[in-house]
Amino acid sequence: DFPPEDQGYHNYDEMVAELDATVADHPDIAAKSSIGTSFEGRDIPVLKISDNVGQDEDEPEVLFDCNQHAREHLTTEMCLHIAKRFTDNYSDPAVKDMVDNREVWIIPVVNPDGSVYDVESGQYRGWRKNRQDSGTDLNRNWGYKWGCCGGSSDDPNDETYRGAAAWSAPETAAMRDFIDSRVVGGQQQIKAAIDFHTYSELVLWPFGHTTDDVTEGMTQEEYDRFARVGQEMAESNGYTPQQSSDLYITDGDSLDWMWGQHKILAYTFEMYPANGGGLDGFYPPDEVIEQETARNDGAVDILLREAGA
Ligand code: 0X9
Ligand code: CA
Ligand code: CA
Ligand code: CA
Ligand code: ZN
Repeated sequence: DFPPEDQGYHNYDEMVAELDATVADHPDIAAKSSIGTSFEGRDIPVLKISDNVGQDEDEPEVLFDCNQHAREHLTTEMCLHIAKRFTDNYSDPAVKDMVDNREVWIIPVVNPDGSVYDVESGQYRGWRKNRQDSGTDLNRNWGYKWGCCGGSSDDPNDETYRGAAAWSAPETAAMRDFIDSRVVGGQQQIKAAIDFHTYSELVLWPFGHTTDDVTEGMTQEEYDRFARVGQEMAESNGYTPQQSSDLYITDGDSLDWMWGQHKILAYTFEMYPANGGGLDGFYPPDEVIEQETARNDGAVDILLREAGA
């Protein structure tokens, strides 16, 4: 489990309990289901938040997913914070307006096995990948131009191992099936998304596989919208905005597939800290959770607004 001084973090079981408590407290606006199971058979829960939550209404849908990378535990807290804010603060008219006019999907732990493995000994392992064989980097296993461009590794021992094939990891396959399932009447219902990571305090947009702004699957107008909304979100949280490939090239990451396949306005946020000194940056003390998750409230609201644009 998390060490005693970091008990403010939710482990996998506590995350599930927190989602169950949210649903129990707010059954009219919150519902839990599962997108599938991990390699070791753990459930990957998803929370839906909206008015008339049991119905699939014609409202723009927004996706927040967290903890693709095992050691990035602050992101799980980010997803739980979003869930709590949109439910506990439902009496706030501004929150009610967002909840009533959107369908918000929250997946706090995309990589349950890796997340559990990282903390189970009581000492942080610095683990990144899933737990399939020697581990696949889930954020190199998505199927848009998988392995195309030198932005991932074919060596199973590397930290950015892309897997034997696109979607070879059950966790990414579950994400794909869930997002594909939101195509209703030929239209992708999810209009915008944030995939939360740590760390470096960045707002990133596609593509990751090429440094070109305009390329197959991205017009100048589309790129400009990514940059405009990305910059606006970055102004709200003090992060640095940039195209993801300007950081480094990746292929098979979630962002490229969400946009390339489904035209979802998809961002990657790299959360606190800005500079972490290697592995330490993945393990900020639990005392920062509240500040560093609330820090993104404005950006989350901007994304919800933009999902309706
Ligand atoms: O490398 C990743 O998967 C992400 N960074 S992390 O330190 N959390 O592992 C960044 C993915 C964003 N895409 C690109 N930078 N191209
Ligand atoms: Ca502490
Ligand atoms: Ca609704
Ligand atoms: Ca809907
Ligand atoms: Zn990451």
